[in-house]
Amino acid sequence: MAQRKIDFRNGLAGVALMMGLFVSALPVAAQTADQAWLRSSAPHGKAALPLQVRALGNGALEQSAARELRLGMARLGGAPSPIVVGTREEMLKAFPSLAIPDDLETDAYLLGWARSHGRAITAVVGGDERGILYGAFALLRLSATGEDFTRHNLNTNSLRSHPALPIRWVDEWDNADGSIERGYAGRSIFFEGGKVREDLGPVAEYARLLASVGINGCNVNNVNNAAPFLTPAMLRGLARVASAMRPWGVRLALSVDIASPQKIGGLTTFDPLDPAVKAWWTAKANEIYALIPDFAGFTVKADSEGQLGPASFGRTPADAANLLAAALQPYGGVVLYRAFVYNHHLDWRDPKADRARAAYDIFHPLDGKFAPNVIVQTKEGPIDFQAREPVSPLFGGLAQTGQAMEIQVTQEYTGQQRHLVYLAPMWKQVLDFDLRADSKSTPVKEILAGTEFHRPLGGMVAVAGVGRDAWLGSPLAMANLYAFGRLAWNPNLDPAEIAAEWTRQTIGADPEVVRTVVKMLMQSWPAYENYTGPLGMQTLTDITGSHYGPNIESSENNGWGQWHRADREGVGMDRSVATGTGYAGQYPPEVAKGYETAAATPDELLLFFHHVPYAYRLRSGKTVIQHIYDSHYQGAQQAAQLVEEWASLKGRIDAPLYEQMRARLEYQAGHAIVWRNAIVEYFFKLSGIPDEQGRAGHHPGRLEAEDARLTGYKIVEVTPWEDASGGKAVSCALASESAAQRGCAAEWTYSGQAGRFNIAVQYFDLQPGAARFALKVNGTAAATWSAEAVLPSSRPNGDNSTRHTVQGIDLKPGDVLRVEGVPDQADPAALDYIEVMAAGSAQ
Ligand code: GCV
Repeated sequence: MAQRKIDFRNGLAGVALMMGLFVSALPVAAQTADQAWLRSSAPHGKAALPLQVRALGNGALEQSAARELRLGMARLGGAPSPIVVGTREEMLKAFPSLAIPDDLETDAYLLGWARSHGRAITAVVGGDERGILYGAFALLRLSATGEDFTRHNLNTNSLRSHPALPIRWVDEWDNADGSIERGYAGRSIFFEGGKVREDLGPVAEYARLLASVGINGCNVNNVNNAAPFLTPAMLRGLARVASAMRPWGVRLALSVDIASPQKIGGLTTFDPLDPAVKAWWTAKANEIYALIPDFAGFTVKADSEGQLGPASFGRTPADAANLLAAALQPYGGVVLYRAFVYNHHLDWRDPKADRARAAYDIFHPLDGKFAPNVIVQTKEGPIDFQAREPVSPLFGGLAQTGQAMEIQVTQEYTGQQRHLVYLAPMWKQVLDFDLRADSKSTPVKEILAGTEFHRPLGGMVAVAGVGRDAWLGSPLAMANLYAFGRLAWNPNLDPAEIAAEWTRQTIGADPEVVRTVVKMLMQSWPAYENYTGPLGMQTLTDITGSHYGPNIESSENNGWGQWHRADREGVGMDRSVATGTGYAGQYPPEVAKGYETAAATPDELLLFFHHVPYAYRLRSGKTVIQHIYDSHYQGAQQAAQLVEEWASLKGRIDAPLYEQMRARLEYQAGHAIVWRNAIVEYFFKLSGIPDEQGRAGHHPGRLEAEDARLTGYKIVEVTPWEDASGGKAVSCALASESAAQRGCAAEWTYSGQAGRFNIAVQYFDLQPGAARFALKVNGTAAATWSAEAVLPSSRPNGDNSTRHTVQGIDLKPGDVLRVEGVPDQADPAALDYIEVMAAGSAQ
């Protein structure tokens, strides 16, 4: 049995090194966009064609477009006719006979084949320079995905496109010290040691990647602790960042701390209505624009999670937003004021208290009071990027305000990139959701586009969290960044189509590869929701800590307000108007009606809106408790299927990529079992209601570590109890120093049937250190491995509970099974149980 080791820190390079495999295939080059979807290589086996690319103008973006076409088309095997790129005006000057519409919009492009002076050309026409760049990338995308663009005559306008949303930004929560809040892919590409990094090569490559899917802005710093970013020295560094991104049409934006005038400006106040404060922001905007003339604007988090805000002076978010907007207005800058404003010291004993209400309660009354260059940026749901939430009602409550929707590419609550979770289907559901404002069709995507409510400025913003580890750490997580850009350009695109497009460009055009990867991506979010928090319970993770592993009660009895209110009788939060917090009434009446009663509420959101008994029957006909049991078993099964589906690609795709994802998906399948067991056992114990299928509380083949004959190992309680089988584990940490050096052991005598089995070893992988484990049968090693993964938490719990499965072990009654663990640094080789399963079983 091959060893399986995972290092989530170092992406491809780390895994390959640690597996001792593929070392010669390791990319040693710098971090580039080619490591993502811009690496297309002749997928259609075309013969080499001549390649001529001509830019009609000299602008930086136009030159980027021409360079990109030269590079990309050469990889694709050339182009059937010379490619000419230019703005509409440039194109008409060079080719007066071309029929180019005169209403080509900002950022828009038109592509197609044309004949001029007796020669065929492929024309890439931009409404402006940025449009040329987007057109060039579109041409490459079409070519890489097999589209024969010679079929498209320019005159037919069949390849004309413009972005639906004007604001298409990524937000990075990078800190000046180079760490990244909620980033799971290494350190910042922008900052280190309190300064902008010297090497901004990766920043330019990131901008190139962003431009290829139409993203036009990048906010580079964390919304928390933003004050140091406005110092003169930092602004000079940021001007270099802006220059690195400029050739790709990506404008720099910054998060600002509304308390900056006091924190770094030497004033005694930051009251938004104070004239000195106003003057300070005006001067700061002048300073910024002198350095960065195309600066895009500010993002603000205020009066939220410890960040100071206008409430300190009895002022409103509109007062604060308008203060900043006035400073930016002369330069065309915008303010994205986040609606993520709530009190995290709520009284959990108050049945009327509800964090979900906060954004609407605070911002709806301010509608009409914001300056035209203020956009209210609202998270997709009312809580915080959970596995499922309803759409934020605020989108329907700001008819006179520009609006942007904030989503997360970085998978804070959705598996932190260690789990494959393709989020585009979730985002698409939100975009398509019809809020029925004024009893008319008002899908969120049209509100953001400004076609509803007629607001010219709106958009989508993704918290991206890219780092130096191959951008997002996991190669398949990149599908989320890609899909964000594509949906922000065109919210009508189908997530499965986007997934196929991404797969063809990134992994391969083999139809079987595309079919399999798309299937995996599309089933990943439902699987994750199933094995974490179904029925609208939210993710059920450790909400005061890692946001990663299961920790059901961490949501309760504190002021953070992510409550699910599970008790012995039932579960869910009553948000109805009649008997609950009234949150359901924040939606326009037609939608509110669909959430007001349990009977009307769709199953997937039932527990977000209602507290019901465990025996309550869902629309599906199942009881709530049975659904909780079944969905968790189903989710873990779906995660196991992902492993099998990926295995079917062996030999069909790049080998290092195959190995990296194999290791990740196997880890995910194991962690899905941790999740399943934690949630199922918790609700089984709390409700006392048996599982119709007899799985809850019943684990045939499981041999607990605490029941084993222990050498050196000591029994420890695990917190929360549901994260370990029986609430206990054994740890080598308390062994004497000499025993710890020799290692500890747990031993069982097998008493089951004779046969061939798989044996899963469930252990806790703590940092720092890499404990070593061995599984022995009758004294002979069946497998050895190291606990080298980088996982959250310094205590054994569901964040770091990890499964190592050894396949095909022959056993007979009386055989001695033994796990040996050798601690290393702070990793005490803690062990939960082993499970003897029929060979071939994934569980
Ligand atoms: C930047 C959640 C995250 C925080 C984040 C916050 C926000 O609470 O856990 O890390 O802070 O959202 O969106 O402001």
